[in-house]
Amino acid sequence: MRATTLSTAAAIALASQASATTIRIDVGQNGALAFTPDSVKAAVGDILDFHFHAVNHSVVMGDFATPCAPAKTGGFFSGFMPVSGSGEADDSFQVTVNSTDPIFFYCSQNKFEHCKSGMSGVVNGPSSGNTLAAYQSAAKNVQNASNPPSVFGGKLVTASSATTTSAAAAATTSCTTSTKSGNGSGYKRSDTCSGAGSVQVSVGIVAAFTFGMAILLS
Ligand SMILES: [Cu+2]
Repeated sequence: MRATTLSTAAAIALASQASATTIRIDVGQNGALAFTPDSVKAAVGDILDFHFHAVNHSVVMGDFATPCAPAKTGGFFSGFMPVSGSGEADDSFQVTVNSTDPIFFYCSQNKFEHCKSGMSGVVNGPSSGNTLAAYQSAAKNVQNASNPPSVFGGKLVTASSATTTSAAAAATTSCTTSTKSGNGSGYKRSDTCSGAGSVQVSVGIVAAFTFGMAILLS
């Protein structure tokens, strides 16, 4: 009985996250002065998850009218994320989308003129008019990019936390699709979710698993 109650609470907690999508955007991947992808569609509640590669990039929300400068209201700034060697920074920067209006963003690194060189992107950009291409074209005339004085508008998430997030998402999917077995990382599970009050969960674990599983088994 106790186990059933805890499992129900866990299933509800996980289901509440089901609607939000985490959208990974790589920053400076393979040495390119670019965001990959640089144009994404997102719904309110989705999470932009910026992953930073060498050498030293940032992401700043801007306004279409003033390329390479911070947004006049609201916005976000990751701070600079130096990476020595290859690989990516320990932290990613996560921003929750709170509007479906276009969100322009750019890198404020002035060494080698990242924004001026086209290192910018857009969320929910229009197909004509104020497009990313138009923003990048106007950015070529900007002498120096600028950024806010401090990190704000999102949160820095360590690699281990990011793993936890994806684990919880996987558990949610398993629940809603009823059955899932073997995902390549060595665990199996078979869930049945039939309404908030009557949840049956059976779990078999081969490998160590995090957060979501820990709740289900507590
Ligand atoms: Cu950059």
